[in-house]
Amino acid sequence: MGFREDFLWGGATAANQCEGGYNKGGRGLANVDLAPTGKDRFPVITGEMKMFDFDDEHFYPAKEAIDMYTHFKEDIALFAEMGFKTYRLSIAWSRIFPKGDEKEPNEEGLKFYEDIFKECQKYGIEPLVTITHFDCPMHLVEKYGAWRSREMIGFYENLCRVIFNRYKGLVKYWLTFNEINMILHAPFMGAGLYFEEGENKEQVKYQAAHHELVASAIATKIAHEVDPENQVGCMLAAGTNYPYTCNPEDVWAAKKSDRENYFFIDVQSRGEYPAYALLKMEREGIVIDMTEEDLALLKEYTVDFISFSYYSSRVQTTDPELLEQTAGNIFASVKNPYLPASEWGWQIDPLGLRITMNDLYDRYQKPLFIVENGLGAVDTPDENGYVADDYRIEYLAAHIEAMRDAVELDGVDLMGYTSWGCIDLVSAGTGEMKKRYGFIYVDRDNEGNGTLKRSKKKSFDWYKKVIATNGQDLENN
Ligand code: P53
Repeated sequence: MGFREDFLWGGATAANQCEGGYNKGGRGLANVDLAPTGKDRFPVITGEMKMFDFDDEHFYPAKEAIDMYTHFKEDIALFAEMGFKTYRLSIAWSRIFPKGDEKEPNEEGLKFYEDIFKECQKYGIEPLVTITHFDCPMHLVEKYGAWRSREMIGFYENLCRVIFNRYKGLVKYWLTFNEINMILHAPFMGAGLYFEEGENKEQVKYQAAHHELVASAIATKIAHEVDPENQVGCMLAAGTNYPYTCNPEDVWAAKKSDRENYFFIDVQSRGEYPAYALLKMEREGIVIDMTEEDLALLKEYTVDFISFSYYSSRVQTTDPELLEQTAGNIFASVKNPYLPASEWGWQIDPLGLRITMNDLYDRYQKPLFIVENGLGAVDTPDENGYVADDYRIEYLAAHIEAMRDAVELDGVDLMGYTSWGCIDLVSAGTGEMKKRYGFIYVDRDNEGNGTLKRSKKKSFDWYKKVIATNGQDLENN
């Protein structure tokens, strides 16, 4: 037993967090470029503070990021050295369609990703492509209000047609929307949604989510038509909710919170809106514009596999005092007294990964793919750029062991594992460089200083061994 023979080991990145080159190759401006560092990041990514262009008061880390735009060959060679079977990356929509609503794509953008995929092919690395990892061309935000508009479905469909045809034979694993449930928690970063005063935010978010869900179904349809080899997955920011106590009220709060997230995957995997969601919307006065054709698409074109990110479990409570402490986080959760936490307060729970995998597999009975997991930590390199990141090895080993238990002891069908930020990159939540996840260190700081030089951390050789033994040897030596 153990992991599948063809288990897809690798690492994951997102265009806006690593590429940089925000105005190179004809690329258009995107929502994700406009998330600054500092205290205004949270109001911007949640759609409360308007940031539709750069200003002089803020630093925008995505503009240059780690400049993978020019370093990709060097970076992919390092991934290959670790033995990656797969590399998860995302396509920047505004490289392919700079404004988003053009008829014809931008050849330079298409060529850029073709070069990346060919580089992967050279090493036998299977690309796993996120079609949209939080990004939306700013022109679509300004002209149509991004995903609140039904027209977005057509623009997204064009993007999909173009990339599926162009990369046929080079790419066969696709994810439609990164962390689709993020639209509820960080709506500007997640879906380009900015709110006007007095607007019913829940109404806007669920209507936008509906458009994304239909667009995702259409993408699945086209992917299969263009190449029957294509496999399409949904992508959830996962992490099971625990009740804080065995008070049934707490258990119910945890279940409600899980359903808020599962809602998306219920639609993408089972093909219809679950009754609990329809009734909740009805009670809250949320009315979704939904056509018969939409419903038919959702029903027919469900996903092939379920992918998700997992960093931590979550805890729900009904205790008013505890509830107060949870406001202002991207994912509201009470502190779990049984778990240690990272330097950023993310609680570390490897068994929670096994629990989450079992929950998802019980619910959907489709192959799972862990496409993000890892530890964001401060690294201190020596003069050669080497980091002895035993804390990261420890985190990853514990999680890989838990996922092995889910496979070997519980029978969960798992396709692969791509750890987040296999090379250091910009944090989505905070915009920092200091919050590092990589096996590869990048010399760049929070203010954008540094040589961008890449160097291997201790975890580099460790992960190489993990892959070589198909996850059997997790020792840190
Ligand atoms: P960072 C929380 C907040 C923001 C994005 O997060 C998140 C999450 C956790 O679910 O989602 C993913 O960089 C996301 C990545 C992101 C990663 O978590 O704040 O898909 O883009 O970088 C880690 O430490």
